[in-house]
Amino acid sequence: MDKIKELFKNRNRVALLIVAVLFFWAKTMLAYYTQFDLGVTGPVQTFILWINPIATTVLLLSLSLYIKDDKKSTYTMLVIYFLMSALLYANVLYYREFSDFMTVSTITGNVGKDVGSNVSFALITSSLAMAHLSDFVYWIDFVLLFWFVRKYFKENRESESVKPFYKRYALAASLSALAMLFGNLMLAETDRPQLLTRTFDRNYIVKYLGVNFYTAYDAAQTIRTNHYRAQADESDLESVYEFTRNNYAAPNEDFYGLAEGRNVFTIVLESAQNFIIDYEMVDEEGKVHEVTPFINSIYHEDATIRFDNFFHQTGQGKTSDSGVLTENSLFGLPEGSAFQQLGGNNVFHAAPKILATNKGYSSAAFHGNIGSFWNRNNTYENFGFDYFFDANYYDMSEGRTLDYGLKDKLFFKESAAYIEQLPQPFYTKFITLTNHFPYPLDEENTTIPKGTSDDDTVNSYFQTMRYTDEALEEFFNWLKDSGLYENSMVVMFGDHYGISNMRNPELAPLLGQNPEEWSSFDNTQLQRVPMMFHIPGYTEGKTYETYGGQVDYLPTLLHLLGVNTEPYLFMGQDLLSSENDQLVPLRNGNVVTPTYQMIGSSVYDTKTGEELTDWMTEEELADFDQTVEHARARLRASDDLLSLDLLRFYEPSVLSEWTPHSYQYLNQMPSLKNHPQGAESLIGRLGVETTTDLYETNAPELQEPDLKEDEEALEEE
Ligand code: GP9
Ligand code: MN
Repeated sequence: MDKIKELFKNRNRVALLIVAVLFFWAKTMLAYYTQFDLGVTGPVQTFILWINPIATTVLLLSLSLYIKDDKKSTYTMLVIYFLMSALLYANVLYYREFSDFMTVSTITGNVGKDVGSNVSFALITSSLAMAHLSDFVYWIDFVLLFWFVRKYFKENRESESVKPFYKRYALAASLSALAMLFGNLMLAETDRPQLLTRTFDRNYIVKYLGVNFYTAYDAAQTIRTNHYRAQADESDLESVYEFTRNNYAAPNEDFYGLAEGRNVFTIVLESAQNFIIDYEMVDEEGKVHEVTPFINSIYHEDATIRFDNFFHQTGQGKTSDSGVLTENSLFGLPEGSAFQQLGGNNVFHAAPKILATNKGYSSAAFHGNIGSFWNRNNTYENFGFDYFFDANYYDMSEGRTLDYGLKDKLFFKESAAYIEQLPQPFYTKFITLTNHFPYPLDEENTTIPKGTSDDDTVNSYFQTMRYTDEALEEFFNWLKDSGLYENSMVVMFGDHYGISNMRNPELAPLLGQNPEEWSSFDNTQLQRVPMMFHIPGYTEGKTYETYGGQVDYLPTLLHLLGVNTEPYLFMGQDLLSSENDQLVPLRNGNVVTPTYQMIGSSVYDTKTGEELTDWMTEEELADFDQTVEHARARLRASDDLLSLDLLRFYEPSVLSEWTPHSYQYLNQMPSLKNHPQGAESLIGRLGVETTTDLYETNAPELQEPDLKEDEEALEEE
């Protein structure tokens, strides 16, 4: 204690550092609580939030202590403090405008879009416009510190007692900062595993590790991707181009243009696995519940073309990987999320762009979570989505959301108000959320009992899956009532597994399988996800056993819409083409075919599940090795194409007509209202104000309070 007192009495640099850290901490907390929307829940996250500015602040300020000269050292500390404050304040301004943190790419104007280098300037001006007078609180501390230093220097000159500083102070400060940082990282990793490898969301990194860390991390990632990209030139395109030429499967005439001119509703079924189709769950009392009666009914209609050997091909990027796969017919990256790492910079030939230039489609994505999650806001612009309705466009107030965002019934209901304004034909994408791990659901919304396995996650999965099923039924009813249905195609598919391999043995008995005999082969079979194209009015739909995966979705969709896919560098093949070779590489390198499956280093018989390696002749094995090699070559070609950003060297002529929109997703209603094709919207055609009054939902959150009370009273009786 005495020592500390002495430090302050001598007004030395350690004292200055301590005061500076306290100031900066307080200022950061102010920004965390009043400016940023970090979604902090529970005491652990709050604790992490409170400590996360300390380590990097001490570390950065400690650098100044290495300078021997007292005056120089002190002023260096002030400069570092000023820079940290500027970074924090810039993020405060940026967040007000964009509800997001700045990325290094946005600061440097390296955003890959045709808008070019004016971006940085526009960014600065629009952010500065967000400054408030009360923002002086973000600078008052700096003024105080400056004053402190001036005073210190004055008195210092007269004082004999100030000793020169030694490296050990500096080292002690830096090392303890590093130790704190390590502790912070460990805590963050426990609360949110794989935070840094998968980079879910910029908000997450700030919430767990602070603004300084986030910026350094983002800079390191940007340098790495830019370095990789800079090495590439047109010649790298050649082998990938050749590969896609050989990979091309010509469309089947029976299906080409079958859904031409229709609106497209792509519905991503969060965590839906194929076993859920027609699945009947037996509850504790022995009662049977069909889990997804509505999805099943659509699946079996004659208007539906469905696939029962369709696999997800996602990796660490989960839902975002399913986006890369289905919008681009490319794979996600072997590690992390391509949306995060490349989404803001790369050139993409994605579905919205292709449909806009070939067939005049408008496009919109809908998702009841913040737009920066998986870097969707930046990635969707590069995919060419005209509109993106994220959390900003929905009522996200308490009780309406679960862990990851808006409940599906509310999500679809509120989406109707935007859908009815979209110029037709439109290509839309809806990403559902309620059926997301760990499958929490409030009592009011629960309509079937839990499953009976020994794992609560598995048991809850059925309840949230059912909720999504009910939400879809309500949405389809509105589609029918509003008149959109007849002229549309609704596509539904699962984005990735919902029950992880670790939990599969618990699921096994519910699927009539023995957990004792559960194998890697069984795990792989569960990577099947639902896939269906529902085309109202079509009558020859059936179940196709063709083996395929999410990468094959886009060529299939485009052929159904009558778009020639030959000019594009796709890694997948039309599932309805007779030339389809039914090779399914999974992102982990396993390969599935209708006859054999390569799982790890073992080969299995697809039909019987028997492990085969010893049973195959040398010839068979060599033959299969070649197949596996070919399947994996798809992954490699895709990885090259993405990480070297090769599409910037290749432009099919039809895409040269693409003009990127200059409007921001944050303020898109004026553009939607004034869209040049606006009269083609549903309400424009019908000549009505809105069709949302036709939307019927039993969502308890939307019931009149007195009605709810009546019901509760009835229940009590
Ligand atoms: C988040 C949602 C879930 O917005 O898409 O992502 P996931 O964890 O499934 O990848
Ligand atoms: Mn998902």
